[in-house]
Amino acid sequence: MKALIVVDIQNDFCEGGSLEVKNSNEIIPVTNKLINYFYRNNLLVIGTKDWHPSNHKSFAINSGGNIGEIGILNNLPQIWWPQHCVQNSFGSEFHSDLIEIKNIIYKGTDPEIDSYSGFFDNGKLKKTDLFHLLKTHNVTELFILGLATDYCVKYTVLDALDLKFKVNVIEDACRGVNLSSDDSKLAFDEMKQKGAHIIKSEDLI
Ligand code: VGL
Ligand code: ZN
Repeated sequence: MKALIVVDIQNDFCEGGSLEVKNSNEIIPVTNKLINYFYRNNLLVIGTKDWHPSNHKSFAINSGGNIGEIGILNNLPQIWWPQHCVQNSFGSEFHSDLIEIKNIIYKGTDPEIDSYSGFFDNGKLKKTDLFHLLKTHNVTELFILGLATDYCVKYTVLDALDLKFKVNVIEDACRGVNLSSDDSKLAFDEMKQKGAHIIKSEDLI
């Protein structure tokens, strides 16, 4: 079984959001085409949501750091982010142009630790329901896209590889934060080097 994993296409990461990813809205039409393709072929579609309580300590305002600087959270290096994807806020909703996704995996709910991957928190202390959901559906191959290439897409892909899935990353359906201008390129290089297949949507649809 194949599954499409749509990572964090939420208002706060889209254009005009509090942690806006440049040109992020460009990926919505191609993402919708891919979702339709997976639905038409009776394949699994899963969306992840960054889902923070308002007191989440990755937020600069809750940790006394400056946005974009690096501190320490739960003994791990942590970038201080603007407040984003607060549970049940408008910013946490999927972009309204995105086709409906029924299977949703929530991450980043523990205020004490950040969670970039859809599978585990950044300390790998706790897992989400994603692995179980994939196993229940006998999924062996993943197609991953979304926001942001250099954070949640990358860490979801690396964990999926560790968990022995065949992983395809749909390059034209990803956009990155790029705190440094080549972060997305470095992320694609690392995902490829660790065994992910970097593909284009046109290879599939
Ligand atoms: C993300 C930064 C903070 C992401 C989530 O979805 O890539 N990035 N939280
Ligand atoms: Zn977050």
